[in-house]
Amino acid sequence: MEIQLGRSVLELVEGDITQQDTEAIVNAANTSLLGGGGVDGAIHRAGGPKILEECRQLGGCPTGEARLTSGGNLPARYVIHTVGPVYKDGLHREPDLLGSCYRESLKLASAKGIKSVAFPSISTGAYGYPLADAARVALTTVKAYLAEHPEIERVRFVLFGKAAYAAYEAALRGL
Ligand code: AR6
Repeated sequence: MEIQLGRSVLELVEGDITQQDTEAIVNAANTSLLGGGGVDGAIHRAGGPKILEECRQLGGCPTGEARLTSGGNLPARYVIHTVGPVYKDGLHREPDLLGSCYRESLKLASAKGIKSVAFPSISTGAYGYPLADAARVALTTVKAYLAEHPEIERVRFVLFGKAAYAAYEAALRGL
């Protein structure tokens, strides 16, 4: 599914983020930036040791912020590492922090002249954020950013599995 928002395109696909040909892909990392499971593990496996080497120089990243490295051996030229919130009950600033991940990642892209970005569904794996709620926050935040930043031409959400895709599709229709 794909929608036009002004000069930008927002699309949803089911797939693996490591295989995307966007200029940047986003990693759902942890505050150490030193790797982990899920999407983080897949990106470091596919991208090779250069990404981890660059991450070591960054000295970590607070929740809700984002940092840039090269893409190593990935098709994407850059990886934007962001740290989503661990979900407790939704009353501990989780929506703010999750929205901040998407916004700060896109700000880095704008500053670097990156025109296409692929996101995974941040925080909805190991960090336990309910998919439907996370999808609404993600899509609302990206849509608002694109309305003010036409320099980003394409944002692709790469959803891992049918359930994640269906949740984002429903959220996008409900916006
Ligand atoms: N491509 C796209 N999405 C994927 C892929 C993939 N290859 N693999 C998993 N997903 P998670 P989090 C989906 O756990 O919740 C790591 O250990 C997955 O199905 O990767 O933000 C970090 O180091 C889910 O929908 O990230 C942190 O410690 C989504 O990606 C912690 O996990 C996010 O799941 C971060 O947890």
